[in-house]
Amino acid sequence: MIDLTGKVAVVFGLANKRSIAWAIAQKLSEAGARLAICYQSERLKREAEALIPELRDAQIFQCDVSNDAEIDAVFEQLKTTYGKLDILVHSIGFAPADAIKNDFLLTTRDDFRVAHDVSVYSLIALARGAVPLMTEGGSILTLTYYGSTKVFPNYNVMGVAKAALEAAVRYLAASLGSKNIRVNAISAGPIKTLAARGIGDFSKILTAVEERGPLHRNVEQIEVGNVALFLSSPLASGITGEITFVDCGYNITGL
Ligand code: NAD
Ligand code: 0WE
Repeated sequence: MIDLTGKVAVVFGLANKRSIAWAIAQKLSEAGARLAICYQSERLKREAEALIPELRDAQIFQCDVSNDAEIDAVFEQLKTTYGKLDILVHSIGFAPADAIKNDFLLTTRDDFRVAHDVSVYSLIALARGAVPLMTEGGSILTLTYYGSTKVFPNYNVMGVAKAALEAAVRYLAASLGSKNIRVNAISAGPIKTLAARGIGDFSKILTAVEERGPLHRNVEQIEVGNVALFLSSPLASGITGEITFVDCGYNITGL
């Protein structure tokens, strides 16, 4: 059994109960960690408020990661509330809708900027905010997708951003290793969350995993939560800078 009693974890990216962030928060909480859950905006506050009573020792905080002042403010609040931090989970990705609908060739400068700002730069900014609080070492975890490496229709600029995110994981791991802070990513298989809603061929992607993936089924949020718990725990003390697939094996499939 993994015991995170006495540990403090902050999870960014809770939108609703289908969010991967929610499954991770549940697993970290079950293991005994105190949870700080961050939601993006006023619009999502009610959802966060409704969910956290399910956790034993959790509080919610608001933070739009495209805003430096909000990032500074949330780490000030975390410092006041907890005094330290052990685990940070970054479960955030966004590109403007047009960019994942239109031909990749038509990606605008601004859509490229927003996708990379919210989906990649935010990991660096949050890591920088967390480091002064991770006085006993720590674990930083982000979520990526196989579209970083292989082309999926419509994933477009998000694929480019995920490639950059995976590189950022390696550079952060090298930067923070001497402080005993590990930085890793989980590459999750496709899951029907808010971020997958309205995406044209999403059910086609799910069907491909069922038909051609080794396990002939799709992965569930809670399976991502289990691996997140492992990577955040002392059991993974020797793992950093790594991308771990939790995709029912789909990434090994050739045809
Ligand atoms: P989700 O919509 O539940 O979570 C995405 C979160 O990003 C939301 O909570 C949203 O509020 C947050 N966010 C977006 N812009 C933000 C901003 N400016 N400031 C703060 N928060 C912001 O969907 P999800 O599927 O749980 O996505 C979580 C992560 O998992 C993302 O990085 C996504 O790319 C990744 N991922 C998802 C899948 C999938 O198929 N669902 C597969 C692999 C990886
Ligand atoms: O990373 C993601 C989701 C990324 C995402 C989704 C949206 C939808 C709504 C980023 N930005 C937005 N912006 C919006 O306005 N995934 C891994 C899930 C996902 O998204 C896809 C996928 C998969 C898988 C898009 C196209 C093809 C496959």
